[in-house]
Amino acid sequence: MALDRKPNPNDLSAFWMPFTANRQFKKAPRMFVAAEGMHYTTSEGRQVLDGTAGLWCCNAGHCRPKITEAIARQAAELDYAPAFQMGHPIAFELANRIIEIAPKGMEHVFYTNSGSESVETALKLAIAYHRARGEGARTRLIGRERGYHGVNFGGISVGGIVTNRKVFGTLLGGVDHLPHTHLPALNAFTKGQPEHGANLADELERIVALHGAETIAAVIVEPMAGSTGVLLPPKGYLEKLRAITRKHGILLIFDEVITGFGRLGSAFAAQHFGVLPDMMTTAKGLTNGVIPMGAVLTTAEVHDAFMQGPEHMIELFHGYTYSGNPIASAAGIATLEVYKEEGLFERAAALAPYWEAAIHGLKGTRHVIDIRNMGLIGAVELEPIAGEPTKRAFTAFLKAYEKGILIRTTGDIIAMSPPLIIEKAEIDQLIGTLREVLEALD
Ligand code: PXG
Repeated sequence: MALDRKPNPNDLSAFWMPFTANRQFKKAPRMFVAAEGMHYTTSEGRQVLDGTAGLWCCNAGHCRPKITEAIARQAAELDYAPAFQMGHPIAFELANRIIEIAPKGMEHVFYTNSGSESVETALKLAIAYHRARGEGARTRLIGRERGYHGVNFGGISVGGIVTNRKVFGTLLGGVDHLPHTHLPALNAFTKGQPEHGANLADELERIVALHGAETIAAVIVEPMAGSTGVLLPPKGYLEKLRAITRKHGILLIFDEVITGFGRLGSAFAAQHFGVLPDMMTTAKGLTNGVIPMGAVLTTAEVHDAFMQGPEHMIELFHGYTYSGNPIASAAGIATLEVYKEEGLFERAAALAPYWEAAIHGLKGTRHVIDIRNMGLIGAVELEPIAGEPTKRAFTAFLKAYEKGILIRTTGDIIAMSPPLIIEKAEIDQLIGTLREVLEALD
């Protein structure tokens, strides 16, 4: 009888894996059993160079003693404290440390457990902020085509990845989208920010004219779109978005889940591009990916709008059991210390020209139709196999893994975002192996 079923602990069937071809994977599993610094160890005992910082999150590399020790210490000292109507000191300390490295103007931190939850939190804050100020009609949310804002209903609604949306029903109402900024015909093989496409931000004026500014709460964009293949903002684009949102009283949210914590060579993309949003969503690198944690950063203006009414009243009916969890907070503090002590954001900036030259050295390699880069992030776009989209890049991923490097693919785009501790010789290995893989591909 089903109720008596006792699975073998090594059976792979019970775990329904996320964003994975489950049936294919379980026939030929790829398992990591250990990690250190720049490398994973596979279950067969092979070393694999981490070209993606896990899933864009282990910015300080793996199993860093300072972080693992902080977690162990905290787990033994204060494992959990209620997140509502009670506090514990290190959640406050971490918030202060985040604000210390955040763009000037960001003053408050709301904790979540993931990027998806940060996005939901920011979208809810945007709507509630306007309501608190007497503009309750501002409920519309504007995202962008090819945007990725996690997998919850708000995030997939403002997001622009068709496969993540189409089987999940009607999603949130009152959402519109800006056009994406991927213009390969004009910008292919650009190093850093592309020249063409700033005018696409003007589409926001068209959306405002269509709906009325007084109905729009916020615009959310990734300052650099990671998941759909490292799409950099055209020069002047983010500045225009900022000017138009400000002109119409619309909040601007930067989703910095990937770009936060050093990926572009600054703590946050907002600093890198010199554009200050009203809120920023973060996760991933906040704890080096080691413990789930996210955070929404807001300006004083957003926060202060809620701080009214009787003081015994809860100002915002939102939060999670694990908001500011003590062990996650300890991991966050230790992570920020490692970034600072080792100057990892500056290191990323210093390595960026080497990275750029290496990755653009793949121009002319078989199947390559575009290359994009910034900081320590890069993408190599492949010509899809006719009638079989995604197959060529996924085959490259499997071959690369066999040859000892971990890359990511999205569609027919290969994305790389190594830990910020990568050495030049490892960049050479990563790009050199990828070249061999691509040259050998059908
Ligand atoms: N916003 C952005 C910009 C992201 O990149 C999320 C939100 C959601 O975060 P959580 O923690 O809920 O997964 C993300 C996550 C990939 C890849 O390889 C990207 C993400 C996650 C996993 C894989 O493209 N981004």
